[in-house]
Amino acid sequence: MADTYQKLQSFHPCFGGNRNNTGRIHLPVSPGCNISCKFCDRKINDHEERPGVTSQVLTPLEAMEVLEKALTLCPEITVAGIAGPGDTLATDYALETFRLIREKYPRLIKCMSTNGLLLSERAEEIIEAGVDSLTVTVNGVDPEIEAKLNRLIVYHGKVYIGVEAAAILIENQLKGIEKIAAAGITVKVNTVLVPGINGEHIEDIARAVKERGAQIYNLIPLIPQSDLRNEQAPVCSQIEEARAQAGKHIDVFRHCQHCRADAVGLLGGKDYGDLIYQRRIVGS
Ligand code: CLF
Ligand code: SF4
Repeated sequence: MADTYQKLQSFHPCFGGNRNNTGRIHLPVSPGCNISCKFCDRKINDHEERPGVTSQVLTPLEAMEVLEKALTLCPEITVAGIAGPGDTLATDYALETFRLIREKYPRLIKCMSTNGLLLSERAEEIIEAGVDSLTVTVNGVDPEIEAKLNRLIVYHGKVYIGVEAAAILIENQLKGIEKIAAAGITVKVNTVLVPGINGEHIEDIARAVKERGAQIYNLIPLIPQSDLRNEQAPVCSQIEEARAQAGKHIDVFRHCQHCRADAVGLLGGKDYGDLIYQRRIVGS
């Protein structure tokens, strides 16, 4: 049975757990993606601290070796997460890895992050793999707005663009959230906050995802890059205002660290990635 929101609020650092004694590891087993966010810039490197970056991509079996090492170095790790560097449902590697973790480390919280395009049709597999907490990135619930943030989706072998793509994505995200939440898995929604595009739309997103069963909400400030390199990143007052709008409808998580896809350790604390992935320390 999936962990309840109440339990995650004690043991999961991104769902309200104490960030001083609960940590997470990200296992970068999911290389490919099936949508094309206009701000995405996936990279293999050792130094950038942001989502979509990893020092390497692992196979599920390699991920189990890394996990064993990480738990020895940092016993505070309570969560094994998979957050890329691409989408966790675009390939089967994430679900395969969660099944291995379920067998070997039944007490670890299994945390999955997805763009949600395939969430509805793969919900049963996610439930069966024993995922405890799921994050869906929902950047808009209005296709006109979402289309400004996403170039295209590749869905059942066909490419869709613009508003048509956005409408399919949003429908699948919301249906998927509903199915996953109904199975007792705690759902968090992340939104990349782009003030000039979805800044006035946050309350609508928060309301819609809460109605479908999401329990906690997190805003990720835009890093201006790729096609959105000329958009303004939000300033602190804009982030606070957006949190206030969302907070009218849903719990808000305020301590996001914009983790790499291979982050290891406590949020905001020492990252063990240099020891585990042999990352080169910047400047050395
Ligand atoms: Fe990782 Fe994300 Fe799970 Fe946390 S991170 S998959 S929910 S275990 Fe957390 Fe990092 Fe922010 Fe993500 S601080 S980027 S919200
Ligand atoms: Fe990049 Fe993630 Fe968007 Fe895929 S879902 S394009 S990996 S930001």
